[in-house]
Amino acid sequence: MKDIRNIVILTGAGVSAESGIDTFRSEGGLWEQHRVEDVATPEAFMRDPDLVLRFYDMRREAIQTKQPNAAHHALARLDAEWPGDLLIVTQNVDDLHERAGARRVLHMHGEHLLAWCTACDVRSLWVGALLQRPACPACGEKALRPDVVWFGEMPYRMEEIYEALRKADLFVSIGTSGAVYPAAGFVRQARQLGVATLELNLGPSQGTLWFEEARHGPATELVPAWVD
Ligand code: BJW
Repeated sequence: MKDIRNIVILTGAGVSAESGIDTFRSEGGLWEQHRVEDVATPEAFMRDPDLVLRFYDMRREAIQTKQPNAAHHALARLDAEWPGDLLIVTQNVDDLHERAGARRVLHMHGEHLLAWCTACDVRSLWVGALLQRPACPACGEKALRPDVVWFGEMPYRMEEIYEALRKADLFVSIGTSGAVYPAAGFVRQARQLGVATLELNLGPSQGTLWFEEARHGPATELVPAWVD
């Protein structure tokens, strides 16, 4: 990686697929016949909170039994050793990057370990099932929701992400379909800024033509090969 100093890495569900966590849009990616677009919205939560809370309780329980894979570990090694700026912007709500040892991680779609109180706006570690309507540890209201970003909501820390893209020499997208904005637009912004772009994905993503280089195959093979 000659002449590269600052790197932004975007990860999606594909990076955790080989840890046994289902992706959103692959075959069988439906949950009880619901598309993610029908469950991961504030409207769905208003209409049928039990359904949405069950979805997140189940996901959180499943994630806790999974382990980081070779792709997470390779990115953690890169994070530990890379002397320049590096930011892993993940769309994933799992904590597998952190459990592999990565430090410079930004969760733009939130984190499954946190609950957000819609009454007092405080985030807290989420213990037990949200379906049981636990009280917020800060204000006592039973108004907790998963601290994740649903369709129509603003992803987190966008200014930091755009700032990192402006300073980057290389943008790498790993295991994401390119179906969901604003993350799907990062490659275009990178190109406009003259940043080098690389896609590592099982197959061509929706944005594959925007990348200067695309390598296709499983993340557990492609990511260690790229890092090491
Ligand atoms: C492997 C692999 C292996 C498999 N190895 N690879 C029309 C046009 C443009 C935008 C919009 C529009 N209409 C509405 C919008 C906006 C909307 C949007 O994008 N909708 C689309 C459906 C069109 N976006 C929003 O509402 C966002 N907010 C927003 O835009 O705010 C306004 C704003 C304006 C300006 C600036 C900033 C903001 C919010 C989006 C929130 C998304 N939330 C979710 C749920 C999070 C919580 C949870 O986890 O439940 O985020 S939806 C879901 O999709 C989740 C994911 O993070 C996200 C992306 O999915 P991802 O990770 O790409 O997974 P998959 O399954 O799609 O793809 C996996 C890929 O891996 C595939 O390519 C596989 O091939 C590959 N793979 N195995 C390597 N082993």
